Amino acid sequence: MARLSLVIGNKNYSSWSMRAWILMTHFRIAFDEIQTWLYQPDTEASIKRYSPTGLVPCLIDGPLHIWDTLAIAEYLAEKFPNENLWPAARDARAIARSVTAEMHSGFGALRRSMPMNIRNRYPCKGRGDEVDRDIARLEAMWNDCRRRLGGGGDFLFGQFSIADAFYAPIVFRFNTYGVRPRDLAGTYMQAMLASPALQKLAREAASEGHALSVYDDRYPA
Ligand SMILES: N[C@@H](CCC(=O)N[C@@H](CS)C(=O)NCC(=O)O)C(=O)O
Repeated sequence: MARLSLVIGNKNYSSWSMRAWILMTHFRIAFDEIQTWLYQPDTEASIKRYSPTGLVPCLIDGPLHIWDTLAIAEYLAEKFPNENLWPAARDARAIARSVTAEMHSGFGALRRSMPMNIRNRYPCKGRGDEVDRDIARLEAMWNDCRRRLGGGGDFLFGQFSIADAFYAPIVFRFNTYGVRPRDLAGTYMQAMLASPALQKLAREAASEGHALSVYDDRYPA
């Protein structure tokens, strides 16, 4: 079997790359990393060597190149069917796909106003009506998943699944911008931050030797 490779951007800033990286790391799916710093003059050309969109992540499995995070997650779920990357129960799986798709196409206000920056802290920055609506929806969703379907473990559907990998960047954003969701959503956030894959990413983001001033200078003191 060919070894998988994952093309990613900066670990500190690239929220889409992170979803695939967290998923593979959590499930101990071996891969080589091909890393490109984002927003440099040669970024698009170097990513386009692998990914036709010029965006990361891109998963490489022998001759097959798969771009877009959702397609990568579905491919891995099919390639490793015994790992239960989606919840095993059909109803939980349907809701897991719903919340994953909601993340994939939504929360634009929060994503624009609170760009992911794992190693920095900007408490109370980025808030506004639209962002607060996104936060309220996330809190309600996490509480609902945990209450109805999370009984078998600490994550949205009990055991860690693709849905959790998709919400990992929101967890890091909440941590950076001082957002504290209430009730089960709050304990979910803490369980995510304590999980080995997120801890590993946070360590590697902290020691990554590259900074993007476009994000780091966004909220001067
Ligand atoms: N829908 C895509 C979005 C990918 C995306 O926007 N990736 C960003 C990094 S987080 C990127 O490659 N940006 C590079 C650029 O815009 O030049 C996915 O799910 O993979």
